[in-house]
Amino acid sequence: LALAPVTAPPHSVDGFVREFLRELNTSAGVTLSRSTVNDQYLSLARTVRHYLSARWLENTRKIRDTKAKMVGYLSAEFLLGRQLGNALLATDLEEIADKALASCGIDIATLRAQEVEPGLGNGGLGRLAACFIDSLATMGVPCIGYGIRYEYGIFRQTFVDGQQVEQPDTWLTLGSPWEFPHPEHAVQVDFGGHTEKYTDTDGVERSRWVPAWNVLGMPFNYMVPGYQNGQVNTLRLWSAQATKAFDLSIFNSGDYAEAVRAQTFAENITKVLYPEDSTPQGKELRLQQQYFFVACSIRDFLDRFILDGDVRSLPDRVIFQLNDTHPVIAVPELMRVLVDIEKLEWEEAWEITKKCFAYTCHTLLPEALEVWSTELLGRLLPRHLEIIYRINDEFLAEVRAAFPNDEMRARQMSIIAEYPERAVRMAYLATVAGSKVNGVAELHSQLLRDKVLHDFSEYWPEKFTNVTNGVTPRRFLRLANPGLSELITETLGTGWLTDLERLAELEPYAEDAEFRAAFVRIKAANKTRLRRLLEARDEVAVPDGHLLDVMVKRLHEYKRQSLKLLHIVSLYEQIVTGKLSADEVTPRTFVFGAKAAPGYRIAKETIHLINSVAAVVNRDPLVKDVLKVVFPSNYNVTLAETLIPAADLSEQISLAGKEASGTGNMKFALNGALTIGTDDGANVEIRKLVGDDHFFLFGLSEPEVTDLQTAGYRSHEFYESDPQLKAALDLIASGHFSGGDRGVFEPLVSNLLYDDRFMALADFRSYVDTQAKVDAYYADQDAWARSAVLNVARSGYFSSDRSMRDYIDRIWHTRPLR
Ligand code: 26M
Repeated sequence: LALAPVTAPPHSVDGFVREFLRELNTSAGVTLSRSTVNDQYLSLARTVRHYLSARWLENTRKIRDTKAKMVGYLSAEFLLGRQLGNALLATDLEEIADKALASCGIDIATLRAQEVEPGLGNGGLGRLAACFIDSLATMGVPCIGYGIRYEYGIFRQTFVDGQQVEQPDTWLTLGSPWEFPHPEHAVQVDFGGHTEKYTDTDGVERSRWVPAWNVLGMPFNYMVPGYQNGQVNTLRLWSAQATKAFDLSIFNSGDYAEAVRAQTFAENITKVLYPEDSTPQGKELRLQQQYFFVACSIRDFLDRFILDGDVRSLPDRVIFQLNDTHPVIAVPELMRVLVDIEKLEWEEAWEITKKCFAYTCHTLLPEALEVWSTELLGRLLPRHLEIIYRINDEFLAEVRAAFPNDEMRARQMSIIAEYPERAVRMAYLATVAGSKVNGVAELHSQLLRDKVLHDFSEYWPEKFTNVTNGVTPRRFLRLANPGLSELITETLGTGWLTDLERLAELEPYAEDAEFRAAFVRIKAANKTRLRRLLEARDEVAVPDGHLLDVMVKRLHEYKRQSLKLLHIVSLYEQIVTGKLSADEVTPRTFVFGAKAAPGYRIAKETIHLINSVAAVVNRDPLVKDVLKVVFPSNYNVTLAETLIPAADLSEQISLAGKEASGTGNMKFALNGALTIGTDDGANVEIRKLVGDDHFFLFGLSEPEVTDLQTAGYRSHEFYESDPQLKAALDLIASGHFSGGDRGVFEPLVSNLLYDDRFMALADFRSYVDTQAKVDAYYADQDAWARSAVLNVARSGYFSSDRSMRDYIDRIWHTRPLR
């Protein structure tokens, strides 16, 4: 059937209005005059969608026809942020939509504010995935993102008496105009049961999986539009549903209630995002989530793109990038499909599998490395455990052959850990199977080679590589900071947004007083925008004329929000005791944004302390003009987009050697904030590029941390030898921030005094001294503005477009379409 190609509506105000009104009438089923804001938002979203659909279908067809090699980005998280603004930008419809809605008497800003962001991720790892698929679409590289459509994303954070209380994130309730369900592409996923040996018709001994239960994977497609290039890639997120088998049991058992319970059980798999971002708990449902989305994705790729059924061509058609270890169960799954279903020989299947995967590691914390007990894995996925054992046996045989009489080494490298229980080390499985293993910043990749995966990098030196993270300048510069973007375009012309290294051409303008003045005006306007938002959103007042000092990231001990707090408490303590006069300190507003994992006690207590310090400091007339602490609840991508462009100072203060990369650090620098930071993660590269004179470095270096650890770190020695530190900690311990109750923050104080795993006390002196330099430098507004401009000019490297080029060159070897 020769169908007329779908065409986009006309790119005009009239065309847009017509399309919008039609959506209101036919999809929402209302007239303009009776429509709600939500009706209007949904119709606007669907209208914008129409401009993308034709290109999307065309793109998918072209990939299939040309058999182009694709990236399959496997990630348990995609922290997308709001879609509307990005879709309007990608289609170049911002002005048209503005005018079209105005002609209907609607302010588009109200509709934009109506969108609930899809928070399908915890933090850096999930946001990175979203930046990467944006860049690939913009570069025209064929990619399909595969992940999970959680019914509830990252929890909504509220504060009750200063303490975090989690509320469910009901992002789907008002409608989800950006997704396309595809029931016809649903996939069955099996679980449980046992395996049995049998002799195949060809006389070969094989293993067969006899699963006990199954669920259905329902795909939901999302368009991933490139920036004004007519390319639209796909993000495919899977939702779990009960299969017919579940429905049948209603009739068979006669126990209706039990049958419905079983249905709920199946649908639980994609019910909720686990809100932990570093401490895997080995929870069965989490493993079910991981296998569920990965099994769906592999089946889907084979069905959709390997149309001739020749699985041997798979390595020419796809590279599956494993975003951390969460999707690593895909390795034995592909082996199972190739060996058990496609009946390939083990050796050939293994050669194919190795070529199809590459692994990105995102951590350095040993407790964050995922392991699954063989008890659990064997119960849920018995065939996969068998496959993992065989992969391990063959791998260890190789190691023993290469290093005879070195049983220690073989044991250390085993994919199977024996203590404290028999368990599969997912990072090792990924390293053995992957064609490449990469860290996410230079320092991180070096530490992976030297420490976390040392034996493996010795065995396969060429397997290890680095790709420094990046962020999409479309969302985090163009959309978040339209003022600065316009100034850049006025200065450089167009083109820089997809060629971000061109920001270097701004360098000479750092010396241009007029340009600096324009930059300062934009920063001030961004602060005003933030002030208005926080007033409306959180009923907090941000004073005018303050240095805006921002620390936004997940709450974790290694990121050291406690060190930031010690700085604030110390300033406060010195002013109220008269050691420091209020007019000696640069007026500052400290902004925090952070969610704590619900089960992470110390992190939650730190949130309580930040709020308690804020309450006391903000009320004290002695410091009222110079110190203000603001902690808006529920930090998310949407808030980041207003917060980051307003910031003067970016806090990147993790203990050296603990933050794999950081990506917030890049977003701040790109928007002209100066960084105070340790020599950690991508800070190292930011400092190298922007220059020491425009970056505030402090703290121990990674080798110094290691030495101090080896020598024996006793934090209370730092407490005892530094009166300023002692006074700050004593003030917290005294109950000053807890209505006189010394018990409330005792665990936090003790933790710092007697454990302090992340050496906050060791870095305190260096930190506060460096903050004093920040104060002094800020006093010279002109010098500060110059440094800020240079931060922008020198941050082009941190575009995720560059990260994608590095992945393509070093790992994927794919090409853009056309
Ligand atoms: C694991 C098990 C159960 C539930 C959740 C998890 C889990 C989820 C997310 C564990 C780790 C997760 O993310 C880790 C992460 O976000 N790492 C960050 O990755 C960024 C992108 O590379 C880096 O910039 C950060 O430095 C790194 O901390």
